Amino acid sequence: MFWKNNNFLMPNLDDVLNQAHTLKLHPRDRVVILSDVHLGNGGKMDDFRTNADLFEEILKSFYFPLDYKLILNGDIEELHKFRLSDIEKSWPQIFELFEQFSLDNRLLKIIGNHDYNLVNHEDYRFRHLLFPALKLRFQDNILAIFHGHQASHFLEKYNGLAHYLLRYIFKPLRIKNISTAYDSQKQYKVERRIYEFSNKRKIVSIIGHTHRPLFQSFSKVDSLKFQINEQFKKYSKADKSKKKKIEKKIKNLKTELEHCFKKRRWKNLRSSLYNEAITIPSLFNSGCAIGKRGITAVEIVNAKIYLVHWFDAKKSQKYFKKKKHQLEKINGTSFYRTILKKEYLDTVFTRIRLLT
Ligand SMILES: [Mn+2]
Repeated sequence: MFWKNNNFLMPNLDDVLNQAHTLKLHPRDRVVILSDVHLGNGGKMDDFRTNADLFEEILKSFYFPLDYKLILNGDIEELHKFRLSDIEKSWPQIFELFEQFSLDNRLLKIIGNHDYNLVNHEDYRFRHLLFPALKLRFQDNILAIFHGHQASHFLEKYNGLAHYLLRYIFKPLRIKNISTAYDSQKQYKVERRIYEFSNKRKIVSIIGHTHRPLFQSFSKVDSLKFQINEQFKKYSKADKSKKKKIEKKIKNLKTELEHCFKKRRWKNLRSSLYNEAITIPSLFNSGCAIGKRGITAVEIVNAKIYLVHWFDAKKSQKYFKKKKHQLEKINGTSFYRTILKKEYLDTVFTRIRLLT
């Protein structure tokens, strides 16, 4: 078993990859990758509560009936703060849904640092579906799916200590969400290490852990900056009326960019992972399921990769204002799905091959 192996505690990223369970990805396959759900005890300290209804609904009414494979990419149960038995008692409907995917051979579960202790629960119901990492083989290419804490040297060494601090110090003091607020420099290092590793191995890595969505190695801030540059390229060739439109677009993008910096300062201090002239599209991050504004996920459908966002229209109206966002509604609810980014896997791997 992988957890009997000492390397699991202090692996390098090659070890993580070598221990991965390999699956073939067929062009027709549908996969959804969700991470950082942080299921708790249903109380005030439970970060999952905010999006509980939304999370349940998207599995029940969207991903399950539409035949998606469900890959849970780590930090699903919040074992640093709560006991597994309390978590299972608090969210039976969620475990029931996981069970349905499992019975249909459509569930895979990857270990994160907050649910690492699952390996010590002999009777855990999804024990046979737990992996340190997965490799999806798409034609001759590899998509590696792992939580990402393996690239954080501190957590690998002191996960036990982090567990202790969270359960016995921070939780009694009612300090919420402490692990996600660890500083942006450390997050940046984790992303940077995995980015460099992926480029060296010419693979795609899909992680979670930092709770910051990434698509083709771009964060939201990177993407906005890129879009502004693209608008300027069009500007000089545009006629008068077109110029007006472009100016308006640039203004809107700039406002959004400023908003990003204001709202989530600590996350964006180091916005760009890369100093290179060209960014290699090798790193993806599904974000998390406990976001204030909703749930982000990575999907793979018909050989295309997507970053999607799920939200409750009762809480956020943001995507209704923008024309470019296609919205899909779950009938009978106020829950919507919007596609933030999409790309052909073939294009992603061609870029990686030619640019690394
Ligand atoms: Mn984590």
